[in-house]
Amino acid sequence: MTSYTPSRDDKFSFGLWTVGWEGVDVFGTAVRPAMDPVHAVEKLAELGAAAISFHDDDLVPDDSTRTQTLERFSKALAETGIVVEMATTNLFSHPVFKDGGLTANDRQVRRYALAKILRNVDLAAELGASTYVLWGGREGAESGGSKDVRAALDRYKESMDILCAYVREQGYNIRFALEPKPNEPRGDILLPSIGHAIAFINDLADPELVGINPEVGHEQMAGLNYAHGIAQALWHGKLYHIDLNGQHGPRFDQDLRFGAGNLREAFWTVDVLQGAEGQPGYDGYVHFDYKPPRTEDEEGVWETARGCMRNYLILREKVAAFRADPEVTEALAAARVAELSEPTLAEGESLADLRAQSYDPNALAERGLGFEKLDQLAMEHLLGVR
Ligand SMILES: [Mn+2]
Repeated sequence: MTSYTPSRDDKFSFGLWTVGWEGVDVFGTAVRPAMDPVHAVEKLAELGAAAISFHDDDLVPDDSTRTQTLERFSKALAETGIVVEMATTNLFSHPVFKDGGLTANDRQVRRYALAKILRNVDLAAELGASTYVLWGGREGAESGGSKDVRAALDRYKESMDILCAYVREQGYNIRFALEPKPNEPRGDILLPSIGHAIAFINDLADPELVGINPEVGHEQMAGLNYAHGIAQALWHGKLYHIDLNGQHGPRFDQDLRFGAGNLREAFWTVDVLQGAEGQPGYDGYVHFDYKPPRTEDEEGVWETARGCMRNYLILREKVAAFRADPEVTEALAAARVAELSEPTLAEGESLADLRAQSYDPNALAERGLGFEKLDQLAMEHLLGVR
């Protein structure tokens, strides 16, 4: 029996703000005390995580003790072997960002936001992070007339172009990853889905340096299929980072631990990440961005962290067993899944050849595809009866 104990090779990573979440929500105050980042590092190391990520304000909430804080943090990293793989900027908590950071109508706010990012990009580079995430939770609007969306996208692009040029200039080994979300906290957020973000990136000055960081719950809040979304991101070469968590369909952002919520989609998500159908998978850090529910004390928090990693390892094993199952191989062949990799037009074939062939649409229509049998096999692997 596998123990599902994580190791550093599994590359699990957690945001400081996840296990450190005090439980402040729209309707209630904190239920847990603030967590010392050094304690978070030590505890995550003990549980088998490999890396950590942070917002500028999680790590350094008080500028007057910045040097001491960073010294203690670096010492904890060195002692535990935990690495910083990603960093990001908080452009949402302070009231100054009530209309966004990089796309705020107020130009002075935009300038402050950019300066705040640049400062933390320097720290990210110093601590060895290779990914810098931008989640624009406040970049958006509640009403139509208040935001010129095209001007906002111009400003978003301006900032991304500046940030990319800065990273090149400094010689930092950092790539940016935009994190889409449809709504919450803003009524409507700019770059609301994986597709919107990828289209935006294609219009940047240095698109190589910018990819995406899709979060399970964010896509599912929009009723979208996360596994399909990350497969498309991989197809574009844009899956620079991932945020795994759990969500029950379109409703408020639940931020459950990975595996909770839509378990079937979690199965297919791990399948894509592991490289389904012989396609290249994802080899970056497996980053969890969730919130331990307010019902939990600190022991409960660590239970959720353990649960995220354990669920990933269990699903990874289930996915591997599904892919190795001879009956699945048969069902995949019956479903003509591999045939989709064959170009529609054969090499050297002309459109005239294609048009000259005689087709019997009625006979083609009669062929069943057996997708249900294939899906039932997946379901049975997931349910643990195969
Ligand atoms: Mn996230």
